[in-house]
Amino acid sequence: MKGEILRLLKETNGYLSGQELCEKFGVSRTAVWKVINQLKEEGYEIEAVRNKGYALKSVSDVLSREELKSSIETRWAGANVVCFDRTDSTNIQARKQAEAGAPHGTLVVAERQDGGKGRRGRGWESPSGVGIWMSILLRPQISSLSASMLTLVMALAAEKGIREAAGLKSQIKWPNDLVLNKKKICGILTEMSTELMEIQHVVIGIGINVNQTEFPPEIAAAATSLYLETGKRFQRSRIIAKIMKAFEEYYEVFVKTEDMSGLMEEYNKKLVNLGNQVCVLDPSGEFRGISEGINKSGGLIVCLPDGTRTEVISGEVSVRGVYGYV
Ligand code: BTX
Repeated sequence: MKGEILRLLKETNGYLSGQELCEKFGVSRTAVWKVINQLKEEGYEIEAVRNKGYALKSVSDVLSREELKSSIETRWAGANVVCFDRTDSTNIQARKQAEAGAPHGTLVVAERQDGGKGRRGRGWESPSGVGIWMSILLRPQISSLSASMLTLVMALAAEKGIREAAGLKSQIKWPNDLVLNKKKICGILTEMSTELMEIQHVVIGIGINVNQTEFPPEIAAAATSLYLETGKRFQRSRIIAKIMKAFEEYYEVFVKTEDMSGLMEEYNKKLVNLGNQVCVLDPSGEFRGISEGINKSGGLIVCLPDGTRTEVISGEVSVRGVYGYV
């Protein structure tokens, strides 16, 4: 009932009648009053006016299940939400949800991660209450060879979600980061579980720096938050809701062909360094070339100084700008 009352408060322009709420949910006035008080304790500013009802004056930046359920408007992406105040890693928790039978689209969100994971054993700083640390569980019926492209699909969705909720245009740094003013605001980590080459499930983890005011010195030069770039604080649930909506749409385009053919044009428009020199850090040697964007299998095409083209496959390589991270 709390989630539904919250949704109604958000949707109502003006006052929501207490009497109507009692009738709708078949409960007493006291029961409604208790729910309103719980919401106030969670940080929502709710005005109560005699004979008029309740009006939501400001929304709290909590990431509770009710808040997310009342914000997310999708058919399956984020339709089932699991929230933690504190956990090791939402990717680990999403895998546990998968093993326990949770449905496709289940979203796991944490206020804080103690063991946030980056790629190849690296860590991800996930302090409390200021970022979006979440993972979506998917059960795609696609070839396991196509699964790594889901990182690119999520990058598109995260860019769109941030643009729609915060009005900020970030760029994609192939394959799995979003950057704003050449600094990292978002990282994506896709992990897959297979059996006999068949996908059991895929977990896509997304970390977005939203309201941080500072970063640890080791990452401060290359990391930023939406707050640091704009001086404004953003409501995280709104960003999450927009990303889920965008992801559901892009995912459905992706699964039709199991490749990026329907999305690559849009992806390349958002690609940082398109047409610029990049440095490819390949374990077998470093090389430079001009980035020409992704192809339909999600590889990055780089034109080498001798005019030949090579496809860089994500996984072991990193791509940097010639002068630093971007
Ligand atoms: P990555 O390996 O590309 O980036 C990790 C690197 O980024 C670190 O080694 C560090 O230099 C830098 N870094 C660490 N924390 C931050 C931060 N908050 N902002 C900017 N730079 C940082 C990218 O891996 C994939 C990250 C996915 C994180 C999400 S959070 C929810 C989900 N759960 C989980 O454990 N991981 C994912």
